[in-house]
Amino acid sequence: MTRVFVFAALFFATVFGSVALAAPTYSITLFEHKDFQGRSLTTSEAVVDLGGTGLNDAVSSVKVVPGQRWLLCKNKKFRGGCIVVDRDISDLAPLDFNDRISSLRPVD
Ligand SMILES: [Ca+2]
Repeated sequence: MTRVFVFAALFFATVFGSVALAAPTYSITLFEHKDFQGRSLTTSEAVVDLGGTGLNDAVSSVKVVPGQRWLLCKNKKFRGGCIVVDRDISDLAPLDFNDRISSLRPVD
């Protein structure tokens, strides 16, 4: 019984370990104000519409995991003009994206 359990544990560790290596965990944190202040929202997945999160057209800074790239768009469903960010942005105003983001997704 114990042997079966150990085998199963190794099997799942191998399978899911491989999946984890193949697909890095994306993560981005959105902030209501510049300099990473105010309300925040962290997501590891695409957000088709920020409506209902309290941060639609309100994001002013973002923190991105080093090495990852995220597409930020002015309209929902990744439309309306987008930028790709690959680092923390303490103030989106110079990029003309302050209080304008409505959708986002990771970029492979
Ligand atoms: Ca804001």
